[in-house]
Amino acid sequence: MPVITAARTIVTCPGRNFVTLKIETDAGISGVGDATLNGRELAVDAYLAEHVIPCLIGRDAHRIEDIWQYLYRGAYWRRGPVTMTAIAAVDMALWDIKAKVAGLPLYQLLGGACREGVMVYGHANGETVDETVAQAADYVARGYKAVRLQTAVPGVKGTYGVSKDKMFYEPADAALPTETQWATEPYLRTAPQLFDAAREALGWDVHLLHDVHHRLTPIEAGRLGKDLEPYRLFWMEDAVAAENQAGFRLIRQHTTTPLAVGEVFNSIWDCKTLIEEQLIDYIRATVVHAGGITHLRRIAALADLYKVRTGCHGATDLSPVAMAAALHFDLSIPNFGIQEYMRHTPETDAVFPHAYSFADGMMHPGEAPGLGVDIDEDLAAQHPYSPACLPVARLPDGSMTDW
Ligand code: GCO
Ligand code: MG
Repeated sequence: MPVITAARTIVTCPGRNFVTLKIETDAGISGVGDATLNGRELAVDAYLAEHVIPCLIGRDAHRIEDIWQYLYRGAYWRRGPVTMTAIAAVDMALWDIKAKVAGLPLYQLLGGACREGVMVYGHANGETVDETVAQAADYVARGYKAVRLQTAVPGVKGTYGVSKDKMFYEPADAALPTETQWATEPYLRTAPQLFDAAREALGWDVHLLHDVHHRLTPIEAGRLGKDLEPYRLFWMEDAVAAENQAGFRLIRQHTTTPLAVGEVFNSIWDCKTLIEEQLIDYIRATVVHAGGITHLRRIAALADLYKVRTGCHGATDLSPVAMAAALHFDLSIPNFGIQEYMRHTPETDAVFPHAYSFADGMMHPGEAPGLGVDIDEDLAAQHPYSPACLPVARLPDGSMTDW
């Protein structure tokens, strides 16, 4: 058995902040796990360093489930993004070690490939409908089979999902939260115009997606879903803030537009009602924020019972380590739906050399043993941590709303 001899976190900012856990064993084999929680990186770093790493030393690295249970039950303070991201990092690193010991790419240990590749969606955004549609056409030309479209709402400063840098959207853009605006009524008018123009220009052979980013009330979301029905979206994401899972009942009563939610979920308990009552079509919980591969497989297994498919979060604040873990997971589960893929910058890719690849709208984790991703610590050290927060949003009258 490989015994855990050391573990440490590496905080680096090759264009944006990432926290990576590295676990070492007496077998000379090490594993990596992503511990990045956007805008709250140092909280997870401290949680790992102060409360988790000391408990790992001397343990059998192969006992992944037992260590998961130890960290989850042992904390007493269950769930929450900081705790579950820390547990996820340990879990990923242990799966990396186990697969390296076996000499196999991780997906083989998870049951082997269920499909040839993983369909991904890219992000198109623009200041105008035409600009967004042109961006989407560019993705289609690059081979993407699915594209998410976000366009600026006229008169609203800093609409979610729209950025100057088209290739590498990065909302965590300042040391203190940037103030953006939100206005629901003009948004509800603009979104259907966007998808009308997109279908007109792109046709019907490409999957179109849209992220509402928790901005609506359930009845507003029902209205938007209805208005978007003619354009046959692949999904409408995060239509409402999902603390109240029952809110989705109302949306479901009003629209057949498929619904996706879950990027901020960190436990199966956040998904339970939504899945069991078939209130959603895609669950977006992700390996790094929902307790690692061990816990995400449990969520996927529950979802499979109810014909809910996965659509893991894959924004750039998830490091290439999480991306690799997601791809192994996606390849190996029966009820995979789609994977989000925002390309990392070349600086990030250089710090995290990886075996995964993209071709014809599909990704594959590669055949390297383990996760197939590593961190170049010398290069990481050249990019020191730089504080960056996610924005906040205010309504036209100045009151706070959900970003
Ligand atoms: C998405 C997400 C991101 C988040 C970001 C927050 O669907 O990709 O909504 O854009 O805002 O990951 O950390
Ligand atoms: Mg989202």
